[in-house]
Amino acid sequence: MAKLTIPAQELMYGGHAACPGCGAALAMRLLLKGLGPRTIVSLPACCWTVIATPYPTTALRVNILDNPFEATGASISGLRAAVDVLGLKDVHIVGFAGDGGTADIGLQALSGMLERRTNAIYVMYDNEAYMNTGIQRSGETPWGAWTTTTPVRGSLHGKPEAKKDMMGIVLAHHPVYAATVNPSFPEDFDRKVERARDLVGPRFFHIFAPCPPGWRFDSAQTIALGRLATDTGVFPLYEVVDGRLHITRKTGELKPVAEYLTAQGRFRHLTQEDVEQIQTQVRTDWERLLKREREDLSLAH
Ligand SMILES: Cc1ncc(C[n+]2csc(CCOP(=O)(O)OP(=O)(O)O)c2C)c(N)n1
Ligand code: SF4
Ligand SMILES: [Mg+2]
Repeated sequence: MAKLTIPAQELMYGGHAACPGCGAALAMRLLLKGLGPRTIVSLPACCWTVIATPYPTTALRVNILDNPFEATGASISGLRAAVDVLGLKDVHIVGFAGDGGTADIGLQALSGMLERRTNAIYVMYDNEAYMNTGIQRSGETPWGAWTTTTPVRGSLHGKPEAKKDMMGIVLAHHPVYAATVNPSFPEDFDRKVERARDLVGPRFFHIFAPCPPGWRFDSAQTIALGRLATDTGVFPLYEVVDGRLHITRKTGELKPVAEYLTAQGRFRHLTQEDVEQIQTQVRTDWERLLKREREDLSLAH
């Protein structure tokens, strides 16, 4: 049965610099609740460096290292080596990077960290664009979405490419643990963080992080939108432990993807045909996930 409480400890100060309704801010808060105070967070250039460290303030009650945009994977490998040399025990090393810093410019450093089997947690908070610099498209921006570099004008119709499958890329490196989490489901989020916390080796989280100004929705709707993302199948919740996949939220029939898309201005230009195309893709991906879960379960027996 799902755990119904999350830890009371707060390792994030109020009054930080995030926009109202920022999913990425909620993600950090929940992550640190599960990991506790003996955590070092390495941040590349992204919204979170602005949220956390406008000089001379800090938003976190844990140590922070600011690293170059492309270097999060390398920086947490270095941090782990340093902590081990110093003989420090029970320290959690976390790289907390955006989708641009992970799926695009930081991909090689992440791959190296996973290949070296670095004992650390890498987090990609996914707001599906380069938000800190003005809503430019990233490899994680979904097909058809408006951004400032994928405009809607004349024959231009939002992003022409598909979203990059980061979980697939990470799983090809065989991490000890990888999971998708969504701040709209805090008990599921916390359970996965606590599970990952107690493992040794490379671990990865893909966090759904709604961004009201970038996605063009009312900041009071962040939690509701996040629930829709999972319950339509756009952002399924699952974890992979030692290569075995387990879906952690199933609600029977998926809700129509149109409910999720019409709630956001970045998809306002999509035609009925576009929505049907996205619906077909979401259903296909969901069926594939169910099949993988069935196959992994049969291997376990
Ligand atoms: C090498 C380098 N190139 C570009 C930049 C400028 N830059 C800073 S943050 C950022 C966007 C980060 O996007 P993402 O990783 O998705 O995080 P988000 O801002 O969305 O939280 C860019 C392009 C930089 N700091 N360093
Ligand atoms: S721009 Fe988006 S991701 Fe960045 S702080 Fe604001 S809500 Fe959060
Ligand atoms: Mg981003």
